[in-house]
Amino acid sequence: MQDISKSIEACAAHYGEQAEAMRDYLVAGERAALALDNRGPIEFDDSGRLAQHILDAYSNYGFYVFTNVLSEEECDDIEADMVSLKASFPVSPDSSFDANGNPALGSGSQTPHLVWSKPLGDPLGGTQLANGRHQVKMFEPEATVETPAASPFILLGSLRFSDACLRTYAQPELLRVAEAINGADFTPFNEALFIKEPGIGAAVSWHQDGVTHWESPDFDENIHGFNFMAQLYGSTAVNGVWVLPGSHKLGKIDISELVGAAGSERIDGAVPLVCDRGDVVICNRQALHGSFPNSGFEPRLTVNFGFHKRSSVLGVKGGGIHSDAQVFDEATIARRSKVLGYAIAARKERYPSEEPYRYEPFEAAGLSFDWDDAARQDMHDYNRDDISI
Ligand SMILES: O=C(O)CCC(=O)C(=O)O
Repeated sequence: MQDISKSIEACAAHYGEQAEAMRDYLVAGERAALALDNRGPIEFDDSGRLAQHILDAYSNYGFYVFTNVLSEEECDDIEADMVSLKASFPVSPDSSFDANGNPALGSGSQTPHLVWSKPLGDPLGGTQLANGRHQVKMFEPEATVETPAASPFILLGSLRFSDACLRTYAQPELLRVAEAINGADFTPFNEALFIKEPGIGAAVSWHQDGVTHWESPDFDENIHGFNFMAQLYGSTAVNGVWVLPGSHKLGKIDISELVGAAGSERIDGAVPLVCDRGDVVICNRQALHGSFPNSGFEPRLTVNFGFHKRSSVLGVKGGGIHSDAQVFDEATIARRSKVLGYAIAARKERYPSEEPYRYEPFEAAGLSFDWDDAARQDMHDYNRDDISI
């Protein structure tokens, strides 16, 4: 585990007369997170089922930290892709060129790709963006003068920009976890990178994801799916996502009321996702979660990808957040699922001795995929079909 004592001090120092309260919150949150029985390697029982203690802990808390999932080699690949991705980011939010004057990443896209923020800002909190789900504005610490006026902190449709992220999308043990939670006919949701550079990375204010099924007679704890959050540099109390354990079962939460009760954005009982490099969290989208601006010294890069139960999305009108509002029919789901086929094929090339994941809907339809130029072409703007509920 990373020693973040210097970051805790640096972060707290931004909070003025609340500095001591912030320090105590970070320290107590980290301790409480590590005391929960929801971390360890991915384990399956003798019949190949995800271990019952993992299923129980995930159901109890709404998240589980899988340790040591990505190998060092896999992390290195993602890191190398990040270097070239960053070099191709536009120089500013309204530019189409990178720092070398070349067309920037995503030029010619129909779909949104980069979300920008001022350094240490909270661009979503207290706004109507994303259906107003980020009800409160987080405190925005003062950044140093050397930081750029704005930086990207989310990259959407990330699988078309990074082969390494595409391969991680097909990590077979993670897909077996997806199957255990959402059934063998699980479907994609969306994919993104969350980029939290030290001294720059923006907050993602407290929220619960999902806009479709809160009032459904079939509402249950898994109806809005989950995200995997793979950590390239680890994740800490200062730079990581915080979760209110068990909140995925509570229905829609009045976040403003919770913040009012706490007297600050330091919501009582929440804990940070404490991870090392290569760990992957499964986090229920209904759990109340959010992250503070990264005013510490450690970077965070989260490779985020989610999955749904087919029954949650088939014939359902989407929320219009990650893609246009539309009814998701068999054809849309099949089109969006092709990315999983390409990912499995791409992973097979990179890790030929690994047993690839067998996705039941492909087996049933007799489908097989290659990772080649035609596949790359097919993935252009693939996220216009994000299955956003
Ligand atoms: O990584 C973060 O800071 C926020 C992630 C998040 O809100 C999500 O995955 O829904």
